[in-house]
Amino acid sequence: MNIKATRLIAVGTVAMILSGCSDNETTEDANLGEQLEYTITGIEPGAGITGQAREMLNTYDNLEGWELQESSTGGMMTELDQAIQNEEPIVVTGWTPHWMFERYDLKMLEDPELAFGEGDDIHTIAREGLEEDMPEAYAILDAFEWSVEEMQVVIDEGQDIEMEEAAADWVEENQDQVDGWLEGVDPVDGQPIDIISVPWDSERASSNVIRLALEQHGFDVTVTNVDPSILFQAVGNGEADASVAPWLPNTHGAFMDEYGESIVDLGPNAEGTMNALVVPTYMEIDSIEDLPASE
Ligand code: PBE
Repeated sequence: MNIKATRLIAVGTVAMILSGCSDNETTEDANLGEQLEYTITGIEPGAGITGQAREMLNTYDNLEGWELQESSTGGMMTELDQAIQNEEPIVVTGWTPHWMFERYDLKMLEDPELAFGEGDDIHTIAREGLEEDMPEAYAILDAFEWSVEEMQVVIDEGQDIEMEEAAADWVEENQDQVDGWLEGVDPVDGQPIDIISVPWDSERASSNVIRLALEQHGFDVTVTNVDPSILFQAVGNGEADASVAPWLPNTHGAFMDEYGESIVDLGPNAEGTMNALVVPTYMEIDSIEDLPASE
């Protein structure tokens, strides 16, 4: 055996002793866990997906000792961007529709325990009594329907220009569809309506589109963005008239359970959203269960 080979073996042995691992795969796993600092990069504490991710940590045995770093959607996107530029591993709480999948090569991790459910629809909800008090508004809200692909168009354009403008462009290009929501409903003359929403791009898109449709029919629309729990509380106690923002049955299911008794669910306005743990495609893991356990 020559000296070089002996040195190589010695270095390998030291590395194995230092990491306390004897087989290669375990070493890689431990490295991945350490590189990630056993941390999932999350978003706002009040988001539905944050509640799901907290529960997920209790559901999966391999995630014992892992942490969810709660911050903001903007903060998470910055960390994701930096990790991708450095080709470092990162695990974030992500969802569709969102522009992250347009801009980066990402994959959703399999979720065999269904911590995030099997996808949601976005529902329209109204306060009790809206149908009697404001039948025209109720009829338009009930008719409002588009697709997550159409929503994605507004979200993407809203990255370059104001979301209000992006929504106005969409309405202009799709006036026939908007006319369908208004069809057979008498116009009103300045009737005020309070629409409540959440601050994510997907709902900034839909709330602006429904605002424009209602305005075309003579409504004086106010849109307020709040945390999901406040949204459900406000519609539940009648402070807000309606919302097109709830993701059900999973993302906001807990809030609906709490306040739903005095909320009217008008059904989906867009079908097929999905929450998940999301990683860059250069990471070799495919499932939440592939995240290495922390010792
Ligand atoms: N989201 C986007 C929100 C709803 C829309 C998935 C980040 C949430 O409450 O989790």
